[in-house]
Amino acid sequence: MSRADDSPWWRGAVIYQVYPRSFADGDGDGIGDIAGIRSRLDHLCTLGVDAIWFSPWYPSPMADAGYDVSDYRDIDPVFGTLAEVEALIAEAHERGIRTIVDVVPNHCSDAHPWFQAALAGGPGAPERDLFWFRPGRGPGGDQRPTDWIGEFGGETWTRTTNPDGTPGDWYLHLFAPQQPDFNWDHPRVRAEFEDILRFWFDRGADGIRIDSAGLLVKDGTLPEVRPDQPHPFHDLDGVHDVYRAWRRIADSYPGDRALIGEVWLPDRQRFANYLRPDELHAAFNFDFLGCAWDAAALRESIDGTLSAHAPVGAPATWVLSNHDVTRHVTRYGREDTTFSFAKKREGIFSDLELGTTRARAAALLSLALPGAAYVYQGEELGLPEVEDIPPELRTDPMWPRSGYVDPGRDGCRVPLPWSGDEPPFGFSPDGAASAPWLPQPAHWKDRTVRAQTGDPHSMLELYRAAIAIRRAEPALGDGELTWLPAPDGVLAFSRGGGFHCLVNLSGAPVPLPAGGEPLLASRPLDDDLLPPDTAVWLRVAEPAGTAPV
Ligand code: TEU
Repeated sequence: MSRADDSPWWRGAVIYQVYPRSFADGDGDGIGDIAGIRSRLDHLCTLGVDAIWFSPWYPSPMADAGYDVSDYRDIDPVFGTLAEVEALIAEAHERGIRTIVDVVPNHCSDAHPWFQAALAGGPGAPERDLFWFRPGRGPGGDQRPTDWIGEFGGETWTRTTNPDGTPGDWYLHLFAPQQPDFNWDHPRVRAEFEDILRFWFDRGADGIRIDSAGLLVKDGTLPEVRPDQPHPFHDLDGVHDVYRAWRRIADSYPGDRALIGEVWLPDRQRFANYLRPDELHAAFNFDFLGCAWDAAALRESIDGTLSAHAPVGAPATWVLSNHDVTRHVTRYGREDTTFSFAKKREGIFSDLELGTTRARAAALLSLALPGAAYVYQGEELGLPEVEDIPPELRTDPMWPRSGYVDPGRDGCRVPLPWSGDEPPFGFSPDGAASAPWLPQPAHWKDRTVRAQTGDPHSMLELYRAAIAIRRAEPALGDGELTWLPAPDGVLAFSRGGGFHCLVNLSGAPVPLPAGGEPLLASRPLDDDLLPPDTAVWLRVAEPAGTAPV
């Protein structure tokens, strides 16, 4: 939440990600739904979040858990109805919580009517221009048009069969074959998504999370990927015209509607280009998410983030987990605490007690940094990655697409535990007809919302206390940061108003600065010592005459 009166909400909000399939199941089919979310809004109120980002809930064959959309203006029956979503948006607003819907513009489902028409229409059908249909290379067109490797790994072209049964053109899919890429050079594609934005803004959505935001525009000459040449589909300049048009639409609505980009881009300057004042309001800071649990690395990531955002005037965002990445309780308990899609995802030892301790400290760090903070569902419960999902229950296309090397993302998508001593842990109503769509570990009986509520040492009560202080503290959210002198391995900064945050990553206890009054610590302080892997928020008397930040 922003502190200055005129600072819009998206500059400093705490935003909670709901992955609808795994949040709460209202009808007992073992799959989360809108009714389940509506029944749990009080949890989000009590947590104190400012906004909720909903992962896709649209009609979909669910080849990629709903990121393969067949109708952008409706709700898949497994989740509920459009009327229920409109009621959910209204009920969230009644509680002072804004809503962000997830739009997937890079591709749709192969069940989408446009793609079906392109297939049925055969070569020359006008709908084929809405996608990337190309003849194959070589004799008979039997070779893919390019050798591009997909985002999940694997090939990026699938050959079609012509209506007369002969081998046809190929179509592009940067993800799974069930996710044909739109041709963003086509004016009809641009017009369609501008209308989709209006559809959701008209229904009260306060924001749009833009999936795969850096991939929309491709080099139509289809060059191969070369290290010394511009990438043919990552971060092409043409994408910015799209977001300038979208920003004009967002700005035409009252209530500070926000555009939030999923931009996986290591080049910070190129990343900041998406955040210019006439483009997106914010983007996920994956640089920070993937950073090692190391003081120097985190300091560099924070400084790099803030210096890249300053010239464009956009707020930074701080995110530790989401529905695509290994949960950070598990990451931070490993020898290698970094995250990247290229790294082995499972079967690496993790000291979960250490990971949990560090995750508690990371929560106070990310909630104290300047900008907006994201909380992925289950993060507030200290959930670890589930690494023993039976192969036959795994659903993520990333697994087969990677040649069964990457086990996929199901491990961070296991249905939440709410109450009780055994699965479904209140995820589904009593007497539910079906078990949760992914198995919940038995030890989650100690991690349910109910088990943690009222326990002053629980992750849940830490998040509740931290977000409550953050809401009340004028210096937190949007604003400035000033680094303070600190011993090696310790991050120490002021946010103004006498608010200091210290994080000890040194591996040994360090003395707390004199004169600070602890507001909140990620674990008990040892008299005047800050234990290793611990963060503390302090109130420090401001020297006389210090102007508030
Ligand atoms: O993820 C996008 C994504 O994973 C790619 O952008 C890739 O990670 C990146 O380019 C790394 O190089 C989004 C959704 O979050 C994910 O759940 C979907 O599976 C994917 O898009 C396809 O819609």
